[in-house]
Amino acid sequence: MKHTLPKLPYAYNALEPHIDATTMEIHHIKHHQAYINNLNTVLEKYPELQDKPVEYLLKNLSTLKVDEKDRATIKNHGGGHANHSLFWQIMGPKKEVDKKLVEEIKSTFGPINSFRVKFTEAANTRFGSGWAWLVRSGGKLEIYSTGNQDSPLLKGDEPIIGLDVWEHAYYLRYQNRRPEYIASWWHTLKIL
Ligand code: MN3
Repeated sequence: MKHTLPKLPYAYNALEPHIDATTMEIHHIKHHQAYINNLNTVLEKYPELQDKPVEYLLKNLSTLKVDEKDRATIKNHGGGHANHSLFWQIMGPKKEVDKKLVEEIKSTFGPINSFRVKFTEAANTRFGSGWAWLVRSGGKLEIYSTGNQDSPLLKGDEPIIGLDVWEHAYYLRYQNRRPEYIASWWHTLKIL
């Protein structure tokens, strides 16, 4: 089994004006596809791992019987595949609010706006390329950020909301204005 690019559940221009169609298309068919291609290539050496879901590879990364160089490739490119797969799903042109999640967020962080402020801070202060996350960790919601394509699954956390703050996610429309991209991105998040 080879890992394949999941179809976007909406058109490339569906998140305009917050995320432009060209960025969405390049991000999906070039960046995400490249992570998948590199993951498939490294797995050619390990037939026993080819049928494992990418989530399994990341959760069990430290114990996989692979070369250390390949472990890093699986972390980076498997992470890229998993992170982007989630990213496409939680955005959308129409709200599909997860009421249970909203209640859980409120009981953990207070008003939704307090959650937004905290999450935005995590996204803005991540130095260089990375992701901001809302995760479930040991049954509790947490906010943090990771560098590069590091997935929360690496430490056993379940990613719920992920925001890509690599420049490739926003540079065409926002150039270096990451805070503006993040403020606008909230409009595309369909589950809150
Ligand atoms: Mn990306």
